[in-house]
Amino acid sequence: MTGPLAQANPRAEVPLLIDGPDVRIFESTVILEYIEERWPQPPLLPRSPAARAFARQTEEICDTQYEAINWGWGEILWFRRAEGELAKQLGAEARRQTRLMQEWLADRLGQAVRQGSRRGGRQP
Ligand SMILES: N[C@@H](CCC(=O)N[C@@H](CS)C(=O)NCC(=O)O)C(=O)O
Repeated sequence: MTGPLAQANPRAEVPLLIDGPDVRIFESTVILEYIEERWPQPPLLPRSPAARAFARQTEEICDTQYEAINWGWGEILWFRRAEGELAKQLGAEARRQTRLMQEWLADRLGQAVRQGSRRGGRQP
């Protein structure tokens, strides 16, 4: 594979962060870590180690479990890996799993906000 994206990222995937002439960062988690270190104010992560771990766990679940659900559905939607009744069943399952993930995320993000407000600010 050739082209500017493939030169910057051997996987030729987005997201890709370009920072000046020499820095090319791929992988969303690594990009977030780079942003946090390169531009520390305002911080992306909360202050306490426990709250930071909570935020990182949330991101990890999105990167792995949630992405797998999205990707699986994308294989059917974009690449037509299944058709007919099987595609319908897999679509229904993807919707069910997406709903569970959304509920889990809403609850988890609510917990993070509540933890922050108990400590008198948005950042726990
Ligand atoms: N683990 C990577 C996943 C990146 C990824 O899956 N990118 C997709 C779009 S969301 C992509 O660029 N796929 C190549 C393509 O669509 O041709 C990350 O977190 O950055």
